[in-house]
Amino acid sequence: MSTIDRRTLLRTLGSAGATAAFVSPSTAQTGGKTITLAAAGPGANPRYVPADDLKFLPPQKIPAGRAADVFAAVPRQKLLVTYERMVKSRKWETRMKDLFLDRSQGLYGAFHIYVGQEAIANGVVAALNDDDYIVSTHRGHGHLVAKGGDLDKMSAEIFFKETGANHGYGGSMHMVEMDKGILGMNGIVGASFYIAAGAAYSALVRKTKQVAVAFAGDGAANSVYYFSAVRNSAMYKLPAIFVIENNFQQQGVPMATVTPTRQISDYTKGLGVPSVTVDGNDVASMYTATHQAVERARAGEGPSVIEAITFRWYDHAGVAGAKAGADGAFGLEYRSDEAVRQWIARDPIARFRTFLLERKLASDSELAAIDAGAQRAVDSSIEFARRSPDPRPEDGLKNVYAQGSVAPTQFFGAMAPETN
Ligand SMILES: Cc1ncc(C[n+]2csc(CCOP(=O)(O)OP(=O)(O)O)c2C)c(N)n1
Repeated sequence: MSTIDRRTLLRTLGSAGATAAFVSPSTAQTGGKTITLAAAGPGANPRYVPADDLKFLPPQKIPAGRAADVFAAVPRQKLLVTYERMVKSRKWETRMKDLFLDRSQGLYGAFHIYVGQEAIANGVVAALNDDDYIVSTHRGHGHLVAKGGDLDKMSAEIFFKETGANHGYGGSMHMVEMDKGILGMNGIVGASFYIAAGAAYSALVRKTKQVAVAFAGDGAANSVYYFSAVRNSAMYKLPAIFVIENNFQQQGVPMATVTPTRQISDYTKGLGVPSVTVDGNDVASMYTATHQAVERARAGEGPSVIEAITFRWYDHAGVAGAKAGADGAFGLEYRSDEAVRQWIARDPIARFRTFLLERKLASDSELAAIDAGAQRAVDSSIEFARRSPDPRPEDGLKNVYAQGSVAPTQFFGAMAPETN
């Protein structure tokens, strides 16, 4: 008897399908946008396949349609703040990338660059209130800046200085700003799902109408945490929004080789959770999809999933394949240089800029002034970091254990065994 491996079986089954174009469930909310799946073989594409990163390229301009109209109706000031934060995020990471490349600067530690994905963080945050929560990932600088994170504290943390977001003890991956609803970056892939579900549960119990957003990558969506967090959020109708940033790359693994369904947004449909796939390089689509999810969450209808299609311009972590003064990392074995070039040509910031200009929501000189201001803020944050003191060795054990007058048994009083 001959045997057939699972992949061949899937391919064979898939080729029995008929259509190569898949109208995304986001069609209704993003103005009729169609996301085309690659045709793998004679029939339909049963699922993502390698090189989809090229086949999913969005158009060069933000497409006209409902999402664009909804976003254009957002107060102009908010649009400009959103643009400014995207530019700040881009310029800050790009400057840091150049500093990491310059060995004389002595920067070290993991540094996961978010460049290319800024429309996701910023489109999402534009649809939130200031007191809503976000939970970030290892690739989270852009999430922080989108939520109003402080560039001085971020730069000082990268330089491991006392004035940093974590007083110089955390580095790139652990920055937190609780007072801005930024519940932190963290290095545990998939942890954002549970942290956001917990924050959403807290908001539900306190009846505050706040929502909590978990940002996560396509790799994190393959973790066991994902299904259980979404399942439980659906169960308790938590005001949570799960944003999967599908950049086609999981460290050095092409996303398509480990994704069994047609789209990642398919994973959660069986739970009755609205799960859409949108163009993650289109800030208008991100805003509109999030706005809808926020309304649902605040109305007590439970969680939503947004899969955002995008691409990261740099390597998984660090600056391999990158050059000072130039965009993108090239020559990496797990992706094609052509894909990098094509995605850079769909720069989410350039698309947003064109959108603002064409809709006459901002003038060229206004945007140039914002760009220059963002550059000044980045430069001054780096000067601030350089001037700042190092943490003192004698403070090394600070914040390791809870401090204060509350004895541990008071936290666990109900559970503490009798000790007489
Ligand atoms: C629980 C856990 N497993 C594995 C890792 C190692 N790791 C770090 S990043 C990464 C890939 C993450 O891919 P994705 O979620 O798609 O995010 P991206 O890096 O593309 O933004 C892995 C496996 C980790 N940090 N935590």
